[in-house]
Amino acid sequence: MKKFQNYINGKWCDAKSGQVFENRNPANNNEVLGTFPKSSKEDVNEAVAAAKKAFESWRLVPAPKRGDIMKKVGDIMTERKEELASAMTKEMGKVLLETRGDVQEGIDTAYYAASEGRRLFGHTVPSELSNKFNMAVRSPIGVAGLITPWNFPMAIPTWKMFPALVCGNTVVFKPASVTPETATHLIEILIEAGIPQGVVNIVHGGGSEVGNAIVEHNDVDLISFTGSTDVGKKISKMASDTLKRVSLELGGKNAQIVMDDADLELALDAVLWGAFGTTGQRCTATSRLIVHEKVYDEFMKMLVARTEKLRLGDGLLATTDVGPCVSESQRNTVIEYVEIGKKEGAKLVCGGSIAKGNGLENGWFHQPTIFGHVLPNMRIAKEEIFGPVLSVIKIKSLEEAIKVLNDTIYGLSSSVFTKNINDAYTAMRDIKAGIVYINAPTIGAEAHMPFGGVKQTGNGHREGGWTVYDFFSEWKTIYVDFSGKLQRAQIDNE
Ligand code: UN1
Repeated sequence: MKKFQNYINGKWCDAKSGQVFENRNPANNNEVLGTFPKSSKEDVNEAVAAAKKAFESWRLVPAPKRGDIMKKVGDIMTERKEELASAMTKEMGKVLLETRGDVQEGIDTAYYAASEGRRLFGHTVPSELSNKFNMAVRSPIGVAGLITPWNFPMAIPTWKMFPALVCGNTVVFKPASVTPETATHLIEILIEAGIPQGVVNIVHGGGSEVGNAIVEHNDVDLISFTGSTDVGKKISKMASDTLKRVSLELGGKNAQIVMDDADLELALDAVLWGAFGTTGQRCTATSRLIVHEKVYDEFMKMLVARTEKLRLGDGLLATTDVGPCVSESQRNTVIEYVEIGKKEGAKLVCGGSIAKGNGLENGWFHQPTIFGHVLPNMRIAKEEIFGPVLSVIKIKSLEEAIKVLNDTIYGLSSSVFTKNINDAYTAMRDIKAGIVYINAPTIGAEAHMPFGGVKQTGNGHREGGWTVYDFFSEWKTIYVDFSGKLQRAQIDNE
């Protein structure tokens, strides 16, 4: 069996405790893919010390040179795309088509970061005084603690790590403990691309041991976390003791609206992809479908017919449309919410059970599930499930649709299907979400655009594109007075 290690201060090493945990295939839970170090605070301390030391030289490496390493990382990821995708499918379960996309998102992020090394624009601004020069430049912050989820085992770590590095920060990285292998391959690639000793460190293990130790550490200057809203709130509280900068990318209860004038075939393809792609385990997954009453019955018929044809199975097989849930506990959450939906009086129109037969009983499979006649105040319409469960709500107007869509504590992604340009623009203006799609599903964010949400989906930061560079750098305002005399701002400028 493969034994994987932490990477601290330029060396592969075991956890100080010597303990390990197993990584298993969610499509076949009997298959152990490898063991990983079960780390604790001592391991984190060592990684943070290494990152702190490396920061002193890394911050002085010219940003275009830091970007050159990202370019190499992108090239290596491109060469190994297939190999990385299949390792990811084995540990996470989603189908190969999607894991290839996940790796591609990492490649896109690498090339964007490489080019940003030659920008990292600051500002020059005229001074109010003569013979004085004003500028604001971006400076690195220090040690970045990155805590990432299992649903995008490559893309999300790269969203955080590459901008952090290009900005001149060093990294202590804790990947989700159910997808540690993809994260380890990412580190191997960084090493091959020439990342200097101590600049990137990976510490495997659980959230309460490794994650908390990173968040609480005095020498960790910023935290970037993607995961549940509950954990995000805890991190926010924990980090407040040291007032470190925190970026949180949390839950969603994303909805797709289908108006009566929509192209129903297109809306159908979109909702199937949005709700059951990644087995519904995306922050951006379509978890509510809001349908105009005039097309409700027709659309439901089309939806159920297509959903029943989706093929569950091992994500490595070309015949599979939908893979397993990532773990037993994730599937238990799905089972629980199906019971909640039934008790609340929603109408189960499709799926609703765990999947068995053809070896599916060895994995954490659950049937794609649809509830019809869901009311906006039901728990299945309000709470994030993170599984293959879709709640369908009937509405009478665009105004009502937007009101229902906004009636949630979250605000990540949203989508509207209509041919009416006035309705589309009204929706773009009035929907409370970080991302709005018109005539496209709620999933499919591109790496060079801002990514994030409003309300309890986050704390106001954005990943992706140019915006993430604001999080990973600090503005330094510089005044250069070349007048040779004391000039007092606000006083000597009359
Ligand atoms: C997530 O679900 O956490 O837009 C990220 C999408 C992907 C990223 C999802 N590109 O669905």
